[in-house]
Amino acid sequence: MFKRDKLPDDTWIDYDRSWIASDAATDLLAQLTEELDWQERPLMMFGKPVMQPRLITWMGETPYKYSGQTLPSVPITGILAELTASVSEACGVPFNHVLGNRYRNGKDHMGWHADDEAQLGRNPTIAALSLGVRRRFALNRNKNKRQKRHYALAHGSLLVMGGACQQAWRHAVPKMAKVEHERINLTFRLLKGPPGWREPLRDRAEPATSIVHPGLSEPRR
Ligand SMILES: O=C(O)CCC(=O)C(=O)O
Ligand SMILES: [Mn+2]
Repeated sequence: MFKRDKLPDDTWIDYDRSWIASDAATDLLAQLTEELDWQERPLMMFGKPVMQPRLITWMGETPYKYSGQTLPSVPITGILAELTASVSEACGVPFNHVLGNRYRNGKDHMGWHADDEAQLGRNPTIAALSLGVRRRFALNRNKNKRQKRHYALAHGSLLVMGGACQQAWRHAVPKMAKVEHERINLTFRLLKGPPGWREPLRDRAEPATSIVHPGLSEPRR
């Protein structure tokens, strides 16, 4: 069951701490580790290639460009096709891209960023399924960095970012020196067009929308 947290600046986070039951999540983690094509890939940082501090994999009909790299189109098949269908249904969004991040231990991490590429359109809904060891998912508000939120993302949990989250907040998965075990996170996105695509101007001016998920519980006050 999703619980909704409303954040300042028309942002919401839905979180279901046991979207997949623990035993099934453990089987899924083993299957994804084994079956997917995990790669160590460079990112462009200040014009130079730097290895990403985690492994990645992806599937999506449309190429996705972020942080100076373009992930080419790969058809969504097998277990990721099944998961994309279930997560799309849970969120009421027809996701067409899955990005997997594999944090081998607490040294692997993801720096502060927003998923604000033009290809995602304005106010995208982005869902993240977590498997494996708990890691901290941190958010801070652009207007005031002292305003923070964090979630200890549980094995089998589904977190959904929505509203103006990608415009008004940044998120990160910081290093946790003591963590020895792996975590896999799958993020589901709806790419509206290829790299270079931009939302028509009239749509860009719309306010943040609030999508009501099937099965959503009453918002927390
Ligand atoms: O691993 C996570 O929980 C976050 C992943 C993420 O932010 C991304 O893929 O853009
Ligand atoms: Mn992100």
